[in-house]
Amino acid sequence: MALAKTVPKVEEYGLFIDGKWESPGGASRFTTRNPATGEVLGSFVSATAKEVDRAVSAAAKAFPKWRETPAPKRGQLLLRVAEIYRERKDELGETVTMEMGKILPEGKGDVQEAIDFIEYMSGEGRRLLGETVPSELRNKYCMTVRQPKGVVAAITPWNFPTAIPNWKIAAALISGNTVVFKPASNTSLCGTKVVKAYEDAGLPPGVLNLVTGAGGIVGDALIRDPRVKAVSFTGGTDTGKQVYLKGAEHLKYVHLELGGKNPQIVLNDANLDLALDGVLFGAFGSSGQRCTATSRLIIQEGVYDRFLGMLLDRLKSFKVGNPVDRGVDMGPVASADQEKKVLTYIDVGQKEGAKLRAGGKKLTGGDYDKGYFVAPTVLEAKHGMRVTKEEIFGPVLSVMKVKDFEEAVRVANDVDYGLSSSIYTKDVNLSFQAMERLEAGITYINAPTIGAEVQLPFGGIKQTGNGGREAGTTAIDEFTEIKTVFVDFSNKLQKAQIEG
Ligand code: UN1
Repeated sequence: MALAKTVPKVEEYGLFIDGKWESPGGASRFTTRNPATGEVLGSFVSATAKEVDRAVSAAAKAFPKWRETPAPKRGQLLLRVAEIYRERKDELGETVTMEMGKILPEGKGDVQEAIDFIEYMSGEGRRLLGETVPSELRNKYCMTVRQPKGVVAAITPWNFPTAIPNWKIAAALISGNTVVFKPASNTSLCGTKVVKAYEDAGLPPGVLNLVTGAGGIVGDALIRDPRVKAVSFTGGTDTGKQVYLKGAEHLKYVHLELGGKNPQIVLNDANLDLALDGVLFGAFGSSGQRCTATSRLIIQEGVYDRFLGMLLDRLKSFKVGNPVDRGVDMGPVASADQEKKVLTYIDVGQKEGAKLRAGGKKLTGGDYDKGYFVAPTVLEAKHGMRVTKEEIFGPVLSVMKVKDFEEAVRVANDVDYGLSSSIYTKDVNLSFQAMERLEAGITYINAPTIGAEVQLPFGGIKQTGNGGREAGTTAIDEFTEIKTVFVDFSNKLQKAQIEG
């Protein structure tokens, strides 16, 4: 008897609107795939403006009650979400790894970052600080309180598919907002699991809604909906500018977290072994697909040859492979588009005269042929080349030689972005000068450009964003309005500026 060829069934996932999972009849669908193996991971609804409209209606309907729920109670609910993520950390971490390709410890780290932030935000439920200040008049109180904005949209990227959604969702919810969440299409399974934990924790219907689909349709409809009062977007600079422009139509609050071109400076007196571990982690962790990734290595001339030699030497034993396998240092890039972009930049760099010192190609043969594997790449470049200025978002490191600290700072700052930065030196004065002068939202001393902790503000200057900061207590600023309150208990008309 001939065996029928069994095609593995692809699990179908729905949208989450008003507390229910649903698949609109006749909706078109898309799938996500493992970038290391090509395996299909799930099928998702390509939502249209109609579903976005319903999700926003559900969030608007749920808002008054959620807003009235005491913030410490909202915090308790968040804590339960964190517990659920903790219970599911291995499974979720594997999903991250399978859906976007970062190695397993980093996949689990992504989930841990979500847990850390939610725990931190649950405590905010007992703070949500305002201020009280003295009045210029007698028998009068002056203070501020925080109020939620209303319905907010969280539009998130694929590179941290559990952490970044939760940076936005948890901060929005603790502040009393309701949320419509649109994850990057190629990490829709992660997005679905992010939301499932909130459902399982008992979040009331409509408080968090999930709409999967294309940015140009779902994202666009969300940004244009006048009932959405704030949009928090993490992604590319070009898309970010579009989001900003569309949001401006309704003067809505738009928070943008965009690209980076982050430098690691290594001075002559640096601990080179430490700097080497730092740059390997910073440049090739998550295959260089972090906004904070080290994409420029600026080395002082006294240690240039030696340090570059150390780096190239170490890369010889750097293992690229299936990110679920132990002992693998780096997985694939996340998609065919990513691969194409990265390979194009490697080409552009060489045409501009950068010298290819390591990698520089797609890895092929055996299991490599199933996925999007690019070798960790080192280009010896001159400041000003496109590869030293534009965000590549992949495992490509441009290395530059500088004469001294002054030139290092000048080169580091001469880009359009300003997210993260790092310097390796033992000189205390120069460390502090770097803190003062590097044009970036984040500066690390003797540590790589990646690995920010959630209890501190995260964000950048210049083309990296529009001034907001995620994480830290500043996360609350993104999602609250400040109400100024004056209480006059003098029982008479008192005139500020005129009497007193
Ligand atoms: C990002 O790449 O957008 O600091 C976020 C880091 C991580 C977050 C990165 N904690 O590298």
